[in-house]
Amino acid sequence: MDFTNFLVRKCPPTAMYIPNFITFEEEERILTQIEKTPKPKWTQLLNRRLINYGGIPHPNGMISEEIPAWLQAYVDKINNLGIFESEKANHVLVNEYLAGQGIMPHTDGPLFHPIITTLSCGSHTILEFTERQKSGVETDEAPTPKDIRYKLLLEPRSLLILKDTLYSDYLHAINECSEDTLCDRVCNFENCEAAYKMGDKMTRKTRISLTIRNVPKTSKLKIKF
Ligand SMILES: O=C(O)CCC(=O)C(=O)O
Repeated sequence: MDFTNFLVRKCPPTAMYIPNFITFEEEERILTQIEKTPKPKWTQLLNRRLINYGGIPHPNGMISEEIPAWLQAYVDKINNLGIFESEKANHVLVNEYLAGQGIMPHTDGPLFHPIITTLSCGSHTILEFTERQKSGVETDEAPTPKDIRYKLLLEPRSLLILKDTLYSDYLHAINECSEDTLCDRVCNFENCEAAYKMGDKMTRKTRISLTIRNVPKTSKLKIKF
């Protein structure tokens, strides 16, 4: 697949942004499936809740679990893009953010192959990038507005592919707010589905994100009798 049209040119390499990667109907189907997920499958955090599909990544190897067929269809769609090279995505992290919720600045760590893909459903959000401290120390503090170097507007139904320097040398975060004001630090206006103006205000709704990745180290469950 030729990604030239999807490359975000105004930020360090590499972000690729594909608007309308899925249809409205597919988005609805995903939201309906997620809504039906029994409560015990969710992990509730302070500022969001999440579900792991495919297993729980672990330094000793992820014990692989089958991804449900309705979700595997989207994993296959992403694998068919060929972006994981010889690898295949085998893990999906579902995050649910209510309006006003977000995620602190972080990198995804060594358990994952350093290419991530994120499908957004239900609402837009703004992903913010701050430079990583050279000391490697990550803070638990929300970035101050002046620390934020780049922003990406993630529209519902879009797919973001993140790798290389933007993935490894920057922390990514989602600010805890219920309304976003568009500014010139948003790098992907020209890749977006809709046309926006500087200063536009966008109200957040509940957003479900599917982060689809490859966990290189997996192990089979050994049962001793
Ligand atoms: O929801 C998103 O778009 C980002 C999720 C994320 O960064 C993570 O789960 O590590």
